[in-house]
Amino acid sequence: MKIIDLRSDTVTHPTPAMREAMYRAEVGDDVFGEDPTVNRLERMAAERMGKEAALFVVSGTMGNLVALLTHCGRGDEVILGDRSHTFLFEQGGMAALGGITPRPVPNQPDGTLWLEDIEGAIREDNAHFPRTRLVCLENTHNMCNGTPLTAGYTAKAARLAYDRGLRVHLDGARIFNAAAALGVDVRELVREVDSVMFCLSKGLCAPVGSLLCGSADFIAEARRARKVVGGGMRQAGVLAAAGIVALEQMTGLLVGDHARAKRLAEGLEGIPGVEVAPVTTNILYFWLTEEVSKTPEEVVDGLAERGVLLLGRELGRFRAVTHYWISDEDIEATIAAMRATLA
Ligand code: TLP
Repeated sequence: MKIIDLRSDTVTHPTPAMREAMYRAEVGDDVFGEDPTVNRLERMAAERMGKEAALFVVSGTMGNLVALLTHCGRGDEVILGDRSHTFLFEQGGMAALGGITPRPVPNQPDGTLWLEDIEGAIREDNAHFPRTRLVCLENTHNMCNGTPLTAGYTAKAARLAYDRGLRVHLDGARIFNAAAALGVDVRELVREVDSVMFCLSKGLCAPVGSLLCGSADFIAEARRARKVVGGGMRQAGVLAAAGIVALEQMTGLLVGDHARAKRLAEGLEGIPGVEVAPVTTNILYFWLTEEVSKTPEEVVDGLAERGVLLLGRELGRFRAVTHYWISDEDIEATIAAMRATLA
């Protein structure tokens, strides 16, 4: 039975072109700065983001942690969304490893933070308080229906932060999905932030890796932080080679993933008992109405028996994520599997 894996875009395997590039990659010791393929990927990433420099890291989680360790010192505070990946799903690494306090404010359904909420969370200079140092945004917003943040919103939030002497980091794990959905160059979405992390190993299909981008001084410091968390890699060019293919060949294909997510939403909406959240990128959330007698677990299991994998999430929400290895036929098969499971 063919497995249609919609659990995440992290399940993507490298493309044949990536495997070929990995096989042929020139390598060196990257801790000595001598891996030509890593150096090339870092230059390409900085250029694509319109930043001075970039750093290749193992994962999105490491990229966000390294960014926070670089922007903040022990005792500093970070304003971020209460539905953000960094707050919910990174083990509180900023506090556990960096002595940094998270200050969550509500994420709105479109993934934004209200400017008044950011403003209200900024601490005064007072010996009782930690020092607010950083604002973190997420684009696209994973838990808020994969919604993209616009350049206009990002600029407003960033200017508010800068006016108050703060810095801004963007978790842009899926920033190329945001650019594809909004029809803008990715640079416009990251122009106003000090640092941005984006992932190669989600919709872009590379097997491993993310990039942290920012000013040359920031990245020089971030390189130290990456080393202390054990992220100094050696002949990492074999991984970077796949990342170069990801940047050269994969970003233009994301619009297709978004169209397939929309088609899946349409198909699921047509099934009695299924309600679907608005879809703008490759992440689709849906839930079941009371007329459905099956539990979420029974639905996930019923779909798995029919070869369709997706995640049942908190509050009875399900998540399906489209990606390069999901075809138009897979979408139709998923809709049919859902009909059969709920019948
Ligand atoms: N997200 C994963 C899971 O961890 C939930 C997924 O399947 O969506 N920022 C954002 C917005 C993310 O969605 C993720 C991964 C990360 C950071 C972390 O990236 P990795 O998994 O490379 O550490």
